[in-house]
Amino acid sequence: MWKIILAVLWTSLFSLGNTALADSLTLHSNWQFSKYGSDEWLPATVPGTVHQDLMALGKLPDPFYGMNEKEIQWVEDEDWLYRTSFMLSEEQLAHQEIFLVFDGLDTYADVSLNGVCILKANNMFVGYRVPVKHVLRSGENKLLIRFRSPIREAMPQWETNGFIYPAANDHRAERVSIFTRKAPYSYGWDWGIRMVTCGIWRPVCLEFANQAEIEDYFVCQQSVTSDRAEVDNRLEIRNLGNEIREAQVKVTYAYGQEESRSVEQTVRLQPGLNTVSLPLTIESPHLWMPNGWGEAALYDFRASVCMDGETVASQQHRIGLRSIRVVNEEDSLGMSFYFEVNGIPMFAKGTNLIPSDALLPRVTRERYVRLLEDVQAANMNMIRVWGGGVYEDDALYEEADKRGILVWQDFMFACTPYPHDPAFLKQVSEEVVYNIKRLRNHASLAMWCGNNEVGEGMKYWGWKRKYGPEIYQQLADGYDILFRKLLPEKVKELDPGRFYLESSPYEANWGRPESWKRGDSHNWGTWYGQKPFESLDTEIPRFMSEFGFQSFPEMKTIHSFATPEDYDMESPVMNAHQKSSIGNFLIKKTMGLYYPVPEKFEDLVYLGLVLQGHGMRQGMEAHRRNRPYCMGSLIWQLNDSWPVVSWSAIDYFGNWKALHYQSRRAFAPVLVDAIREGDKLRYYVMSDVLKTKDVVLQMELMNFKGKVLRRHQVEGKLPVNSSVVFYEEDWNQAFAACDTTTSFIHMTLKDRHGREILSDEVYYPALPKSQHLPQAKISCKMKKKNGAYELTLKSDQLARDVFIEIPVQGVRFSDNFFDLLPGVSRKILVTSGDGCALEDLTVNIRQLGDICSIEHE
Ligand code: BMA
Repeated sequence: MWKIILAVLWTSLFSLGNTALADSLTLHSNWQFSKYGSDEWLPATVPGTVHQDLMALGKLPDPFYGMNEKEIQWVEDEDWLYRTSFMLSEEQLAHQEIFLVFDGLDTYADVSLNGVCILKANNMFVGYRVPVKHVLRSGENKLLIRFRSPIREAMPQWETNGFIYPAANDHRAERVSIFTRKAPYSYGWDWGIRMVTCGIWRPVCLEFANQAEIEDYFVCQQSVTSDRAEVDNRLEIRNLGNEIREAQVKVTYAYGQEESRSVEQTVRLQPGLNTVSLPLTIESPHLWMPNGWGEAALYDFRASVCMDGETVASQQHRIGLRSIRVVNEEDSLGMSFYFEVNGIPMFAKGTNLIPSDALLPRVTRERYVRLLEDVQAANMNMIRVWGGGVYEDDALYEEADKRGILVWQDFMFACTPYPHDPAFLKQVSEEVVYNIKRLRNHASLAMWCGNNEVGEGMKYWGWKRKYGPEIYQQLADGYDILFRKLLPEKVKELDPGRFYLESSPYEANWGRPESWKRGDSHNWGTWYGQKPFESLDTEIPRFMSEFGFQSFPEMKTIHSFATPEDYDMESPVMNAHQKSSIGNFLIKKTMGLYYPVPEKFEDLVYLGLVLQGHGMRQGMEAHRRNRPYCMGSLIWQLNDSWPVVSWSAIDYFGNWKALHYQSRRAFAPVLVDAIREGDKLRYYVMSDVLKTKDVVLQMELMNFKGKVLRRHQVEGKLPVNSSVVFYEEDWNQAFAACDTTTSFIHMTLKDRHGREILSDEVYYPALPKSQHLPQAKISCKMKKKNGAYELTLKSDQLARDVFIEIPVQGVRFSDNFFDLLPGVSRKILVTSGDGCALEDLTVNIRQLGDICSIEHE
């Protein structure tokens, strides 16, 4: 009976809410834009940017194509006007208050409504909510925004500053980026096109309110265990009237289809802002678990305010109940750095995220969903939202919540010191408050970090020498005020309990091995240090928050911006898409350590992808092997903001590079991995699973033709949330009487009873360049299946790094860049990226030795 009443109450609450709550009116139509000073008004899209509008009209070429980047730079020096008009009825106007809400304005925007200036915006990272009832009228209303050029806006500061800030990634001589609270990467980066745009980049609407509104609803998790969750519902409620009003504040919460529960309080609301707290306890909660450990359970929480029997305001959140502790403590080995989730130490497997587009409004929910699916599919449990981009859209955090992906959130400061004048600090303070409040309810939000590499820069990037003691002191003062005072104080005040790290890396620098013992590290030894990938086996930090190696994107992506005449690493077009000055040199140099370096551009591109995948995998495995000393491995970088040569694992069009497939393998819940350590060949089993079982490791020494030279197996227990040497043998004995250039070990770890294969891997005793790889004949049969294709591949001999290349953007493969063992057939499912049926496919297959012909069924 009770159940039925509750269910009815729940529905009526929602329907009540829908009818009686503050309405809103989206303002996304009838927009026009104009270059300031011209009389020409043209159609505009909102949300959007001026670059998108100019491109849509053919007034700008595609900035990603060829060398068009140069052709679009003039836009940043202009001011741009945006205008629209909208109708309001008397009834709408009769609301007690009406707010004009911008979720994001990029960046310097003077907003006037019906001729009255109502807002002067100056920070891309904040949303604005302006009470505008007093300037609205029934009938037509006119909204006009002037976006002032960020360059010209900041130029006076640049001219009078007295010194030039480092800001080395800002690709214009006048490096004004640091004066502006605008996405750093848009000024250029070592993987980024410069596109300093402006516009209404996030949604805009009018909100109508009566009597009261909930300005903020924070579900503060005070303590969470599997026995009990103590939650404080903290509400900021604005009484819009002039009198004290009595109200019923209610919080209802439910998990899935389970019965909902609620707590309620009667409060007296003073005119203006009121804070209300509604604590509640949930016994035996469903815990939110990271990817790989179980369900990322989410509850529906809803707060509502009721006056005179009518619901006047409500807000809801999806809440994952969990505890996350960052253990960053002195210990006998240095200083730890790891995440403990629901009391269990978690090895962080993940990646660094940059903005997915140079033009942010193009990043739709669908693109976030796909990216987070890709993260989850690669067995990752963490992403770091890196400090040179943006505080991402809500969609990213919602998708991370659903998938059990922890988010390491940087504040948006990267690779340079920043000013600290009062006006700048005020902007930062508003931005920090806004974003902490916006993001703090997300279960995925694991920690805050002050900045990317500004701390490292202050210590090691030669600024003391470059600037002299006086200016350096100014920079250091600014650093202290921002990252040691303002930011941590705001986190403490608004998001108590969430960990704050001043800067990433903690104190490490890849050139100073001593520092790897403390906190998180960025290891750029294999890039700037030009070290071989083997260095990753020994340079083990407590937590690797960045390490990376570049590759070109695959040919179909190169084809999106270049013609065959440009197919040369050093052609002007290719160089316009390679922003790292040492990039091409290093790709070739490192390639030469492991492979014969091919002449042909297409072969270099393929081999570069293979190289990046294997090299990075070496690091991921080394980090996992060395747990619990090392407790995390985050790749630099997950994605791209345009088609470019970069450190990414997934290109601009969503194509997985070899690296992402290798991450999926290296981060598998259970992985068997062999490595030579001195005279020994050690078989490690790395496991993130929380339950043990009896397992068998089978090892087959084979030659490339498929002949088994030796087979043996050992039994044991599957390690729990740890890495162990499962078995070891003498290296010479393991390969006795066999040619190491033509043989390998095939390892399978199986569940002893269920015959479930937990891990299936190979170990090669020789580097590819000294192997005698056959030109294997690969047969490929294709079968069309409900708009997808099933390919069956089989090879007579060993084929390494088989790449199935299909010239359709975004196409998905169940696997790719894999080794095909002699005589073993593999089925690969190919689906379209957009859910549509695939048309006839052209398939090209590359392998280290050969490119095979295709047989159609
Ligand atoms: C890292 C990042 C970025 C940069 C990358 C490659 O440290 O934080 O600033 O793109 O290096 O140089």
